[in-house]
Amino acid sequence: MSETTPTRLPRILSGIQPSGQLTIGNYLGALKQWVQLQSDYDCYYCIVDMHAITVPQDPNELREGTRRNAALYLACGIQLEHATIFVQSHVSAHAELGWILGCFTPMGWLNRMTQFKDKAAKQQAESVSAGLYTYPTLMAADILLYQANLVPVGDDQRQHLELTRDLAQRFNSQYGETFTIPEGFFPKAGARIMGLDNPLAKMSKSDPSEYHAVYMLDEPDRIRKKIMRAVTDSGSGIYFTDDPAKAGVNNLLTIYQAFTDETTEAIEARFAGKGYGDLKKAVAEVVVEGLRPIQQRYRELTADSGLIDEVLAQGAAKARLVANATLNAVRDRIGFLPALDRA
Ligand code: ATP
Ligand code: LTN
Repeated sequence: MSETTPTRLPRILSGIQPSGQLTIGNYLGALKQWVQLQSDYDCYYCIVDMHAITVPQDPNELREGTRRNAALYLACGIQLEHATIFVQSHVSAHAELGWILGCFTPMGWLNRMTQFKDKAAKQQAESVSAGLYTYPTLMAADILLYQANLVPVGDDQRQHLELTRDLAQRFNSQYGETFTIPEGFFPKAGARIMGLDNPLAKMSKSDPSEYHAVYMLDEPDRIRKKIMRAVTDSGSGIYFTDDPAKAGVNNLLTIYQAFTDETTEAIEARFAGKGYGDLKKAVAEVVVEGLRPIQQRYRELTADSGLIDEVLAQGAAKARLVANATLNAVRDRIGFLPALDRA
């Protein structure tokens, strides 16, 4: 490389579905890492609306959720000098590479995906969409189009990321180096926040129960109420543990840790001899205080009605340039005839 060639920062790509209100699981598992990593990478943060429609969505709620996700990305501290924020469906290369990769994915690989099994089990077997089944090949397209080096996600996405890596390796060995092989990045605390009403199941934004999740835009009193109602156990010890019988307490401690960044020892010392009521009050306060500046910034950003759409329009234009370069290389490698009328 000549001295005048600027070195490109390594890339990040990640995304969240606009499939409901974002939870503190989305914040701690994904968004918080996105903000922390952004200045060392060229970041692409996507709102994956095409993934959201793998299960039924109301059109108006989908539109609202898409803008809300974008505003929350910014409210958390994502900066446009480091990151491109865009909507997946605005960049048609995602759909096209998703199809192509689907043709390179053995069904045996998809059959092993636990997220598909979990989500399919919640619906009538005959009405489960083909899109839900091929979901991981679209996610692989999202990542590989941007030649991403790093993908910060929660623990539930490990399997999808492995499939992405396997697909990229398979394609590269068949057609020559085309895709960067991405690495996953998983937070130390908060990679798997559990439901408040059922600490054995992952907290999820599309769970309908009222006391399941704390949403990032919940009012302080609502947050307190939800956390005070969180399921614990009939014992009394407050310590981090893998014991499923104490999963509720472990989850509250994990939330506390992810919001405060305190060490395990410091947190256990703080709560030694205290009751579950004290623990819950303390957790509620760190969550309320942690979300307060984000909620404030969200209100400011959404007061200007055109701002988010403008950010998304600029983001799509930037994302398309990168995505189309990869897609063109892929088309060529697999033997698609160039369309001479295409710019
Ligand atoms: P849905 O319930 O609609 O499937 P979700 O709440 O699981 O959605 P996704 O859009 O699938 O959210 O996930 C976006 C990001 O948030 C991913 O990186 C995912 O790993 C992370 N994430 C989601 N839930 C949690 C959780 N409970 N703990 C940690 N990270 C999470
Ligand atoms: N499948 C992810 C969302 C997602 C994603 C991505 C995450 C879609 N495309 C690309 C990282 C990179 C989920 O969290 N359910």
